Amino acid sequence: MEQEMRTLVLLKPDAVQRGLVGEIVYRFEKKGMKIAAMKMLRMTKGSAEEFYSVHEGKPFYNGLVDYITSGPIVGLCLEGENVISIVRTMMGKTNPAEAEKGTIRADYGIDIGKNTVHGSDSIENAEKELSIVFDEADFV
Ligand code: DAT
Ligand code: MG
Repeated sequence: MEQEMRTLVLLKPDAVQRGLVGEIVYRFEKKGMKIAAMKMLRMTKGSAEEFYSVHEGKPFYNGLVDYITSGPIVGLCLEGENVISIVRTMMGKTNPAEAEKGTIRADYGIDIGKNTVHGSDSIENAEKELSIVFDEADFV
């Protein structure tokens, strides 16, 4: 039996700025995932550096931190069977130009940086990322 799990999704600044929040949340809801927590926030530089610490030292790291802190984002904690891999499939490849047709990044992504959504890639990273974005009180 598949285990019920949770993941963190971020609707990045380009999604919020272009008014795509409803459309993207709708896709996850329609897929049957449960929203366990959801909020709009603006990441601090410190949180962003911790959030993206696995990418520290890579050439795009500074731009990544600058981008995710550049405007409001929406964080979602989604729950469901196999939710981590299903969300990753729904997002598509990192580079929207290479993302499979019908994926969120293919449909809305602007470029490899402004690629509209983040989704955790493992149980371990999901727990780490959820703790950066959400407090206990955010789970209603
Ligand atoms: P993903 O978001 O698909 O998990 P990742 O973890 O490899 O991709 O990278 C995190 C983010 O960093 C990604 O969403 C966008 C940015 N990024 C990755 N590779 C990049 C590159 N070559 N140039 C610019 N930004 C990049
Ligand atoms: Mg990643």
